[in-house]
Amino acid sequence: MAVSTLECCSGLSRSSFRGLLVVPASARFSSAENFRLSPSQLNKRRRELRERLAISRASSQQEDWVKQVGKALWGRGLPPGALVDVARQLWGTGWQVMMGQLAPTREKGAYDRPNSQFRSRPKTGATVIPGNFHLYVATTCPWAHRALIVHSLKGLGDAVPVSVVVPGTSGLWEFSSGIGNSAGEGGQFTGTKDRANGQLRLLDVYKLRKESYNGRATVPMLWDQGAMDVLNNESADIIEILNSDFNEVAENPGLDLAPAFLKAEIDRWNSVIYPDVNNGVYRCGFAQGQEAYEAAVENLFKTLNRLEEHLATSRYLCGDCLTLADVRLFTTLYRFDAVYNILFKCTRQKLSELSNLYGYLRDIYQIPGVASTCDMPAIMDGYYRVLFPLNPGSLCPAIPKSAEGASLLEPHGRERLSKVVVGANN
Ligand SMILES: N[C@@H](CCC(=O)N[C@@H](CS)C(=O)NCC(=O)O)C(=O)O
Repeated sequence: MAVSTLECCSGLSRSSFRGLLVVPASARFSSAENFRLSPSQLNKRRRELRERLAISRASSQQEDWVKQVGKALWGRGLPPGALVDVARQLWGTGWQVMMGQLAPTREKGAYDRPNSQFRSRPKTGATVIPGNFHLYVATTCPWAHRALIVHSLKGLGDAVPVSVVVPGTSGLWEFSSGIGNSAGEGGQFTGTKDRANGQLRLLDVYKLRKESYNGRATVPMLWDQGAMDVLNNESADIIEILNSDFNEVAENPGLDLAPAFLKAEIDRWNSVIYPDVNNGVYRCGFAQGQEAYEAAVENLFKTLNRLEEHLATSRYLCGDCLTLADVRLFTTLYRFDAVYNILFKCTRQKLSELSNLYGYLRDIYQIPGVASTCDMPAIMDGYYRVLFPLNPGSLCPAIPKSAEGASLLEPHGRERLSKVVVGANN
């Protein structure tokens, strides 16, 4: 059977799920792309496609085999109760084992996200040389998406180049052998080559450090090319660094998404949003006990409704200025109706039923430079096909209308709440 990464967006270890999964996002080649390829690149792509087709053929043969066993055992009738019982027991135990790996828990099955290991900042006062820092991201991942948004709004372009990983057949984040640009038409991202170090897997980049590395290879990751080391792999830090430490090379150095006068308020919102919303949706989806799940859902929706009330009179979280707190909230809201509401059982309400929050989502989506960082097809692929224990059949649901780009471009009417136009802090 085909294989893919499992760790995506989980904050977790992945190795134990090899052999379980499906064709990765990188398998999708558009014919428009093929026109731009040289004959040797085209041949390489054909070879890759053939390999992937062989994998999917093998899995459909396996499906036929499973059907035949079923028929031989109980003809066209339903499986006997005892068998259902055994299957339930087996699946339940397998699920617990897999979830134990996917999502480490504290007491009563509550998800406990591991801490990021690299938390350095660029040296203060040092001249920033374009290309000296490199940003590694995956477009599926909400944490990496934060970094992409700030990178885009600050206009860091190739001053801080970006490489994009996709879930790979080896069970790890991999670079694509395809074209080396980070964003395609209409904001659709595919994986890119490793534009800084020419590696095939993200883990290999982590391992280039002098002191080597044995931990998780997560995105986002900010790489220091001069020191050949991981500078930081915590999105909360990386967005602060992109906002304030690279102004010398930024196209929009005047845009400050964390102005000093709002610092305390930004911190206050972050401390609410991170546990209950950003990580809160994961605490719903990765809960391994009913009580832990119910507590997570309760906190999530209590906080979403508090935000709904706040945003009735405030254009952004901290008033008229878009801040890093909004960027952090946005990437979770963007995935809410399409993924968390369905796959993570965040079911009390859809985001589109909370009119202020949904308007706020559209407002931020429509800020120039944001929509081009959003890649719903990769997100759907990443979550539904990669998080195997949550979706064993790997079926990918239709994208709800409320999460489609066209709906997010509908007027939001939130200008009325703001005396200052967006970008006025620019
Ligand atoms: N706290 C980290 C979390 C990053 C994270 O968990 N990233 C996931 C993708 S969404 C990842 O790379 N997982 C790979 C793994 O756990 O091995 C941050 O905010 O940067």
